[in-house]
Amino acid sequence: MQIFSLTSDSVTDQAWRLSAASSVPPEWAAIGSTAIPATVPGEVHTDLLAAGAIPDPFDGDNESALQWIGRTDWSYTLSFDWQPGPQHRHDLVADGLDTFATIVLNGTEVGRTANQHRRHRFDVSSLLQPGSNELVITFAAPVTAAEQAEATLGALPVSYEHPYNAVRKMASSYGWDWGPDVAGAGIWKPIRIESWDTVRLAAVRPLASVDQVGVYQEQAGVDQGTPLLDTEIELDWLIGTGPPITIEVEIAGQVLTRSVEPGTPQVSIQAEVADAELWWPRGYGDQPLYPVAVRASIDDQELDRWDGRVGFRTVSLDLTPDRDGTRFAVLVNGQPIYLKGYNWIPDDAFLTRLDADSYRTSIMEAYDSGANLLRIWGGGIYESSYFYTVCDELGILVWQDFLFACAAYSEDEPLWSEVEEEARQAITRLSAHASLAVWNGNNENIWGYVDWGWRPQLNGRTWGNGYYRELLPKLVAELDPRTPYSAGSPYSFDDYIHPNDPRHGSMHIWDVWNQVDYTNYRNQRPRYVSEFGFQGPPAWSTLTSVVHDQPLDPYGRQMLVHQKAGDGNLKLERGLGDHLPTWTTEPEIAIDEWHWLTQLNQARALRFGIEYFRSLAPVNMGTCVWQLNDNWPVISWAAVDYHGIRKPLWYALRAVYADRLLTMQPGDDGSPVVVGHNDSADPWTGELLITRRSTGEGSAVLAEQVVELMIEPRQSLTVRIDPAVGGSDNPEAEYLEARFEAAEPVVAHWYFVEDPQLRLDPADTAYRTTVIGTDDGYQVQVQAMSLVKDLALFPDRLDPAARTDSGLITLRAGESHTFAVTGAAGLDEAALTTRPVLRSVNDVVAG
Ligand code: BMA
Repeated sequence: MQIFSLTSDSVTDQAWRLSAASSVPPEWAAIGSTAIPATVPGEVHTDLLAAGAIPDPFDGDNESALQWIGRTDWSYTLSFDWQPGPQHRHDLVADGLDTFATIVLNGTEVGRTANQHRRHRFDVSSLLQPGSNELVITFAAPVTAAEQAEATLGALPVSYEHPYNAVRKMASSYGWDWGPDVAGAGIWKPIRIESWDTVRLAAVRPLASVDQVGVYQEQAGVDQGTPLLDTEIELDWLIGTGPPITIEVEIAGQVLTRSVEPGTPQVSIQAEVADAELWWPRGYGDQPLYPVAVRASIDDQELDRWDGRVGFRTVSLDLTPDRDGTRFAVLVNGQPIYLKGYNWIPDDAFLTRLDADSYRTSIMEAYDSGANLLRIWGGGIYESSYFYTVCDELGILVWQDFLFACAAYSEDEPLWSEVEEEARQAITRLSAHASLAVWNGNNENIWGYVDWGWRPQLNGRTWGNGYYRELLPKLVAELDPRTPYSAGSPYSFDDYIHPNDPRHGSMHIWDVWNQVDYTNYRNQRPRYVSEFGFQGPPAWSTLTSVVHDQPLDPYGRQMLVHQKAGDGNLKLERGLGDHLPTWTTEPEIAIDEWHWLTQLNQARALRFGIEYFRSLAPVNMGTCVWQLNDNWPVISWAAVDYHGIRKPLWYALRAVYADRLLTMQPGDDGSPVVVGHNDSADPWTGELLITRRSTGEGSAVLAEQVVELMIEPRQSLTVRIDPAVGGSDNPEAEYLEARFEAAEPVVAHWYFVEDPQLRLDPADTAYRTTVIGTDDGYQVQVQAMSLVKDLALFPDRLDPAARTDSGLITLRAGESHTFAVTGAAGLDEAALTTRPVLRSVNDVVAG
């Protein structure tokens, strides 16, 4: 196989050009008449931006000014010199075309495409010519194309403005309740000419597993089973007769060889890899990965090869009916894993800006907060291979949705065949990854069918059930039988139970945020929460980099461009409930107070939910927060904003996703109990000190209780609190602290009243600060003299590059905390220790 790459970095002397291929609005006429340099892989918006032809689509309200881009056809043109080698067959291979492309080589149409989510291959042997060639790929306007597809198929229920459900293009590119409407076009993945003879490896699936489920008893000295590699190889032949070729699979020093007759469509080669160590999710063991090479050759001449890495593990779902409903647990190597997850959305609205480093950085945000699962949500993409590679290495399980979200999808042609082909390709590409734990049919579509009033509009037409219940499970069973399948998220794994019933399978909780207060998380006992979330604004510097309303206002014009959720900023305000005061109307500080209070409330809501869900373990087997990341600067449910700045939520999640969690929850009679959840492999032993304290100066101990404690690995334990300690006659001025003095102390708090009633000293008497310059920034030390609640530092207010290492710290008198500030020099040290940079609850409720 010989590869002739057509990407921009390979064809440097003969560059790609981009031009409009249909009329553009008069004010953009300059773009209509000229070709600009294009980048491949790349996309129209980023090319136009690089050429200075359009302003930043994320800034202000440029999003609406640039809507015409999605209603314009675009052409990519490349002239290139090519010389034939010895091979006879030449394929034009595009790993990703977004989306409605017509491909013309040297004046002849090669083919048309209509699916962003798959690879396309065209035999161009008779069209390529030695010397100069011209390739033109013209993309039909994506918004118009979706409308035309909908007109042909008939309109079906869909969640947002454009009919993304009529086409196979990333749904969220048409806008979402956190994402801009920037549907574009482009050659978004590598493109090349593959020249070959005899045979090529059309698909390689090295399925690494273990021959016996339940192997985790290995830790108790039981045989762990034999690691197996079952490599499935599909072959594409140019010849039907002739001498056999050789297929080899190499793994861990073994080479397995098969002699294969021409025309054989498929070969499977099994290897026992007896010495291989098992792959585990982080926190449960190591992540050993083994290189695999597959080669096709004839007379020692290599015709084609495939390289990858595998990890040996089993994954299964425990869906056993029990007295609480239907369990939902992911078992790896037979061991139940308590899932601490995040939902992942495409990490940039312009996908081609992402690279190996950006993937690693964003996934590390999940990892560093303690997560062991990422769910790739169905309105996005089958992710870049970088994504799964990083997850393999870190021990982060991947839950992969098939690409259907929040809509009814027709099962008519051409969609059915496109879905089948895209799924075959995605399953094949991802099947090698040790981290791949769940294939999931769709996001919320079964729920939608049952509950969202779709049926009258469907009027008997198909809505996607055939994909979720027939096609996709059949393909997973055929191509990746070692990975379990769930028909949807949420799903109860029973046709006659509501798909979002908390007692069965997975559930999404969205009444909290949309309708009700976050304390309602406690109204159910979910088995696994695969989506729940609460919004908050991005970091101040991120927000103000794109929102320029004067003065800044939560309901300002540009502010609301950067808030996509229905009534989002009203819900932020309502969501404060009784928990925090509403922000002041003093014009100078109103927006600062809004920003701090809504960010804090977001963090509180999720902390509240996760502490409760974990206290239910093992009835509850995990949570998956909506959402880790953003695809532009926006007010959203994300924990980390588009500029990579951690919101207060991220720090709250790091605390509640710790392996060892201590929480106080209402017991049966409403008075607090202490619950410890030890999600680690070692017993958690030490002294639990429960104190009732004054919120005032000195944090005086009013009552205390000491308990010697041992919590077994992967278990939780509830400790009753002595009524003399756990009750208060002076609830506004007292609170409870539970402190588990083990190797690393873990602390939990309980308040008898909400913050507006809590008596806290104001910042200037509650704590003292010291700033020390360091080699790479500052140390900001805060020393408490009375209770300081939810202390947080926002150095990006002074310099957008400045970062801190911690947030949402609660201190009692005598305790101190040091924030490490990095990434900036020359900061105003006085500003570093006052509001709006250093914040706490004390400065919004005291007085
Ligand atoms: C769920 C998700 C997303 C959405 C989120 C917040 O429906 O699946 O579609 O962004 O809620 O509304």
